Amino acid sequence: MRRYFSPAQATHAPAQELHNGAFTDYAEKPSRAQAILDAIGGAEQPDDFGAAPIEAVHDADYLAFLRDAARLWEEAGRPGQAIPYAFPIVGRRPLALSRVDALLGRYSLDATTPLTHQTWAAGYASAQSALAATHAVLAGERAAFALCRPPGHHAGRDYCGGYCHINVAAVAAQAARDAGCARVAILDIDYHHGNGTQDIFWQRGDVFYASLHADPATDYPFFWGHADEVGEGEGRGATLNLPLPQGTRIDAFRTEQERALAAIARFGADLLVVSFGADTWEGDPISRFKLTTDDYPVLARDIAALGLPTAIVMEGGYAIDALGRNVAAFLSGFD
Ligand code: Q9C
Ligand code: ZN
Repeated sequence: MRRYFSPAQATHAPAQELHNGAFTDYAEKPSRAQAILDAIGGAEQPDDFGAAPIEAVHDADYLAFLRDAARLWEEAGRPGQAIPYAFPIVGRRPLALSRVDALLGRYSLDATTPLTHQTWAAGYASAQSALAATHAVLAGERAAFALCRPPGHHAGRDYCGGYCHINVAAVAAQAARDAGCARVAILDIDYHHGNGTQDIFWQRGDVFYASLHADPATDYPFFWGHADEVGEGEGRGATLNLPLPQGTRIDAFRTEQERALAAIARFGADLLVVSFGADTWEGDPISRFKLTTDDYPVLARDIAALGLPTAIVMEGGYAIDALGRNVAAFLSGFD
């Protein structure tokens, strides 16, 4: 399988995050990527497809913010990485904002996603890996893997969050649409709901979004991912949420994944993007499902049986010692 990763993706390295009331080591570490590379035998550098495919799913003012935030933070005399603390909750009017704290609140979903001088370059490169994998399957590969890090599925059209800045799955899906695929499906099997991906395609009937994830009643991102969220307007019925309880094991996970795959087959997708998170593994430090390494090839074979050209993008997975073997196990199911 073709595999893509750019060294620029490793440069974003916040020191700490706000986790349950304390500052802890940032979980989404650059060493995640190295662990995966070691286990899958390296990766190719992606071509540069430019900024246009990113601008097709994100607002220009938000992308300017990603580029500028760390500099504005530094100019404000602040130490460390840029972290938001005040948020314009629902109902605030559009304002011309200049203070870095105002911008951080406006464009962030949470306070767990610090921005650094390298955030934009790393997110840009992560999106290029997703685009390379998408173009590989458009050119005839059965499946291709983008080692996306930073991940993407919590990032919306105009916000970052959940360690995500550029929504790489959305960039991949939109690129497939723009390359002529009439209908594209995204299957999200990260532990967390992909709120950003859902938001981006919420009113779209041409991109189907199906997600298996921890019930938002108990888990981040809390405000999205309930079973009654099905899309709106043209997109009504093109969003499928399958929340699962903490403690979920392979049998229940596989049954629900079959429901998602059946819905994708009915939708009639020409191409599939898989948002793959290995944070469903039993030993993940921030998640509470109970999948084992041996479960991943089983899930992958079920997905491969759809017979669709499949671009796999990496999302979460924070047990770094096990991450490489879990990703390699998943990819082996597509051979
Ligand atoms: N104490 C991904 O897996 N942190 N993002 C919640 C709660 C946010 C995970 C912290 C988890 C985001 C791509
Ligand atoms: Zn996750």
